[in-house]
Amino acid sequence: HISLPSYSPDTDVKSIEKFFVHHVEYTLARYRGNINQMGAYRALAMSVRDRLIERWKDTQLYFKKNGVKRVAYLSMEYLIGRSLQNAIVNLGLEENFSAAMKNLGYVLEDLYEQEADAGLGYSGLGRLAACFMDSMATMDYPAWGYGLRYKYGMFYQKIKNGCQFEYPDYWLENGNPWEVERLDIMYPIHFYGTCKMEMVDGKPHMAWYPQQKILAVAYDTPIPGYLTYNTLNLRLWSAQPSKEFDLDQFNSGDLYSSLGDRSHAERITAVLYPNDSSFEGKELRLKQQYFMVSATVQDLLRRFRESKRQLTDFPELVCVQMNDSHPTLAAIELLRILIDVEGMSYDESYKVICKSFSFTNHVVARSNLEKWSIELMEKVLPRHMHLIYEINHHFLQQVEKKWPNDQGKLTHMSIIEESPERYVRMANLAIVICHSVNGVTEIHSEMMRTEVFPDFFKLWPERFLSITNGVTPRRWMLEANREMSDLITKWLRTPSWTLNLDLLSDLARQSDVGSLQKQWSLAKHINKERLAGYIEKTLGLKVSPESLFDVQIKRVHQYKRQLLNIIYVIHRYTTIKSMTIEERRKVTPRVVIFAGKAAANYAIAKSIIQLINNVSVVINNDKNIGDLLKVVFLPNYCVSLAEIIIPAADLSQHISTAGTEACGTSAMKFAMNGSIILGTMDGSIVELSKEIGETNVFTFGTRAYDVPSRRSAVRNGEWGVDSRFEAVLSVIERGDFGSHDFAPLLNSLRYGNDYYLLSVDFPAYVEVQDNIDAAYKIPNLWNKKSILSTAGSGKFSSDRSIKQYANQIWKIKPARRSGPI
Ligand code: 26Y
Repeated sequence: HISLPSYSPDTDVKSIEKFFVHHVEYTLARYRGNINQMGAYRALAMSVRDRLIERWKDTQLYFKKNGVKRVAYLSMEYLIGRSLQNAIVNLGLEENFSAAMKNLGYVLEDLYEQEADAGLGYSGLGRLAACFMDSMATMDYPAWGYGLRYKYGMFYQKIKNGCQFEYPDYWLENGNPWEVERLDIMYPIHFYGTCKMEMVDGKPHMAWYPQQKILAVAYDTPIPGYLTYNTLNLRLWSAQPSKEFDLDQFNSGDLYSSLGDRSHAERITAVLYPNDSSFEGKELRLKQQYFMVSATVQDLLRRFRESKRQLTDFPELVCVQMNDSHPTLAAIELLRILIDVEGMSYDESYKVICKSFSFTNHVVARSNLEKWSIELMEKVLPRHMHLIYEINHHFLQQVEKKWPNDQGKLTHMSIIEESPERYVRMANLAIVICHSVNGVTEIHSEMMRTEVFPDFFKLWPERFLSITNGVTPRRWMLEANREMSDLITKWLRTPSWTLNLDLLSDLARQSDVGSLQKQWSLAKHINKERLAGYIEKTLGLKVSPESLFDVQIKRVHQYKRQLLNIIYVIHRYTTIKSMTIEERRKVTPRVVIFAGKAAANYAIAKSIIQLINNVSVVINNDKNIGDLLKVVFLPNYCVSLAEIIIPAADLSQHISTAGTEACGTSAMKFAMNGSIILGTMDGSIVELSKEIGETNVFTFGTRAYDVPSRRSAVRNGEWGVDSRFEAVLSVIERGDFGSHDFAPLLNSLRYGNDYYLLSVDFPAYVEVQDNIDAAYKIPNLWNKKSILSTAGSGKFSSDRSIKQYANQIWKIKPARRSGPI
């Protein structure tokens, strides 16, 4: 193990015990012999937090003293999961903590299990933000994360009779030991009202008279870097009513309606907006976005002012990275403050925002781009709407200069969509005001340049970058897969791969070594047993760890094609059933594992979940099939569940229709954990297969460039449908998998409706599944592929992504504290 030299004195076993007991007695006010597991978890977490706070304060002081340039990472989502193990591992102190807890009669791993996931995000984009925080802290970059402290995170999913039900996820139920409430850091946020042109010092000046004022209170969560004295801060804003607002009402004698307004204000950060991908222009969401960015910009300005430098120097000390277009109003808010409050000119202010801001796009389909109705914007943020018009005016002049008399270009590129209704196109706005725009994989960035924003690319080619996403190997390997991590350290003869993931490539050289292969598959087996135990505990279903564990876990979406997977499972089931006993001996036993949530209002996705569950009931209860095939749907997919499933996968599926998944970060986590990839040439799979080697991943299906022509063939009924595919649809239709009405689901695949090309890719999918069965039968071959998957995943560390952001976009350098003081 690696650890930091001369670690601060408070982290030896005796001190850990002392601080733990202190929190039991004083924070929880309990006797030390009288606490349950939850109490012990809380006391432990708070004593870990104390260590982090010391480091965080000193890190901030260090950044300040050195006058370093910082990055502010703005995201509406942070899908963090649990923090206790992450903190202890990053401090390099798991052994000490384990020993201390043992001395006091606790098992550290059991206490980890007490923690609720912080699910302040839906999926990829939110999890990416969390991985990026870990990497920025680990690599000592001067960074701050900003977001919202939702009281209710991503909903809790229950499955009843095969159907998804959503329950509120009150993750704060047992308190949140990781956060520090900062009542000293509070900003007013304004909404609504009117704008008036006024004369100030003989010059016309636009003044905003807002109607509502709500306070943003900071909650700080320390983010420890791995084996560094640096600790960063994630600042999440929470809404609180302002006093003046209350007092007016109170004085008028109407106490109850004043309390009503209180809860109205608090509603802004009550719940994570319950929708991904399909955009819905709800007023509360717009208010959430503005609330987050306004508080953040005020905070950035306050800290910048401490430097005593002129505001025109702002970009030299601060840069802002926006996680998708959701925080774009941050730039408009800064522009407004510079012009209206600081009295700077438009041109000067505009230069400041352009130099500071950059934007990451996560969207592929144009129809999913964020846009806000102008009517709503004018009502909620009238002054910002003025500024957007002004920006657009200047921008369209540039377009006109480049392409004179080209009405088409003006219409396409305008920040304002005119018909059929009027909208602000947030991605267009973001591209215009940022100095850099990036996609999240090579194929996605290329699609941005050629299909999503081709005109912007022609106007500003230098603005478009590609930075492939990554994931943190600390959480996804070191913490989630201790067995394999220890093996890797042993075979690479160094633990430092956790900080330099490229070192994994050295495993390739050894991938044929018999003893490595043996230990490798044993580690996988142990992880499979753990997952089998979890499946039995949650579903009462026994599965054999000897079977091939075949996993697809992600949000349930038509484009991700869980439906293709379950249709194949049905095909496999009917095929096995028609086999003789002799033939069945040759079948590779499989456990097909699904997990994922569907948006609450996404009916088709919900009926895919229903189908998977119904199929699992039929197959798992078929005595005739036994262990040859099992189907598992694990409810409530979340970060902590992924940490159990991913290390146990033999095979993982990433089978979106080519050209629909911007990246897909879970494939990176699977590959790192030695899972073999089954995927389409989409998003991250293109680059993974390049790194791991085409012969070691299983890819199939229509390539992105062929998708449009095949779609039109399907639409026009010119595509001959595979009879095996049709046969599966018929048995579903016949009711073999329950009486639920699957007609809408089946219709989405028939009559030229098969937009995601399931019927087109099905034959190739069956073929590649056969190849997988054959490969699994040859352990040497399979283990080698598994080792090579890990060996080829070095590129996909989020450390590499963050280095690229820092060098290419932010132009910031690490600032590493050299010691504990
Ligand atoms: C505004 C609202 C409706 C909305 C909310 C959340 C729109 C989109 C989202 C989330 C999108 C998301 O998670 N995108 C995923 O980002 C990952 C990280 O880059 C990618 O790996 C993945 O392909 C992409 O779908």
